[in-house]
Amino acid sequence: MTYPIEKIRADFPILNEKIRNKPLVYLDNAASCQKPQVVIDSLVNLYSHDYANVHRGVHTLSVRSTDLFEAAREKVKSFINAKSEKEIIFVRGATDAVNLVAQTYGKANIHAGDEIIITAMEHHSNIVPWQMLCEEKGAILKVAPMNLAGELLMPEFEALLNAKTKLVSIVHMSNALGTINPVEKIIELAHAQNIPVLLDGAQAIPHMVVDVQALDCDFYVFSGHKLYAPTGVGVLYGKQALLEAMPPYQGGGDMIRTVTFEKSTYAGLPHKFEAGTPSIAEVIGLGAAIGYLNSIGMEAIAAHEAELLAYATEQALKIDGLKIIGEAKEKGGILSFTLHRIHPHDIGTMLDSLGIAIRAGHHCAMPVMDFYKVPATARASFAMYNTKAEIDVLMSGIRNLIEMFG
Ligand code: C6P
Repeated sequence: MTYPIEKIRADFPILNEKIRNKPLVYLDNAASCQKPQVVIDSLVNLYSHDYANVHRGVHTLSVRSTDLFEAAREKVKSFINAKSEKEIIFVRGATDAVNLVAQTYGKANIHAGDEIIITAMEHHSNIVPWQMLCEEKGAILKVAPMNLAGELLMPEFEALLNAKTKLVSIVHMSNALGTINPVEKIIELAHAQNIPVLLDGAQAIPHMVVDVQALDCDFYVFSGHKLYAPTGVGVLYGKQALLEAMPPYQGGGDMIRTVTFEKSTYAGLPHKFEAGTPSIAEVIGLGAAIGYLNSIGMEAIAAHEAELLAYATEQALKIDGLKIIGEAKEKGGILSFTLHRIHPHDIGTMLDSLGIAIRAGHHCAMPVMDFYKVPATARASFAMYNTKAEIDVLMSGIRNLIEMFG
């Protein structure tokens, strides 16, 4: 079946916007992607017809909201093939999920002298929570190195694993480089030494089939807003036995079974980790986004984006002075680059004047910038609705820029 690109584009109303009188070319999807009409409608319908707080009321609207909210959990469960909906914890985003694991699993299981392994290509949200924990506990953060292509050095990673390692926390797909890490092998090596593995799936989840049972990862985290869903919602997947053994994260309503002034007892999974009124509409919007993605198929999306990346890479390599940052063999739809003598912020600003949205900066991955000895990169990142014609617009914009700057 041919990829229904025209239909998909028509499903995203924002793609009709004109930016500075030019058709929008939205290539900042790794930062946050746009929303299809079904997701927008799910919010409008909820607030127009079904909205109330969840898990609290016996009245009709509360029951409707709760049913929609829990149906979204079921959709997430199927989407990542978790065993049980108890393993799906709704949080604010990937950052919140990593902090949850650091503050609960980490506080309970990581002690002075223990080691946590991350990689050289992590986003700050998979570095800082572990640094904070290590500082508090006297534990040690170990960083598995990468090569200049942006590929993890597997022998060096393996050599870091030892009896003191209490957790491996690794990005599935790098936001700054596009590298897709060999997570199956990483998990196999870690599990051979009984070390649990957290995968930061913030970038991977919109671009590929993720099956947490096949991967056998212990935790998987992602954000809704990069998966065509609203902001303010994300998911922590954890194996049930691990989540059950973990102490709660925050205290408050919904996460308790009983409360007296002397002592409280906690609700079971998943509510134990969902204190307070959750992001009701956003969770329901996430359910709608997953329904939409399923209707297209993640394999089809992955194939389309692989074609876009191959085309963009081929075109970029023809431009003199353009240097691609991140050339791993296994790569998702991200093209990070520098242009000789032109600062990435100037690239971003100039491209914006042509209606092209890219991100310029350190991408919340400062250690990656240090590694490549650049202050920042320009980054075009692709989504299910992008086209080769848009990549042509980007490339011609870059050529114009080079001409302008001489
Ligand atoms: N990266 C980017 O432009 P939050 O902010 O919690 O939704 O996601 C954090 C996060 C975690 N891991 C990876 C690999 C990520 O790419 C991100 C978010 C965005 O690259 C915003 S900095």
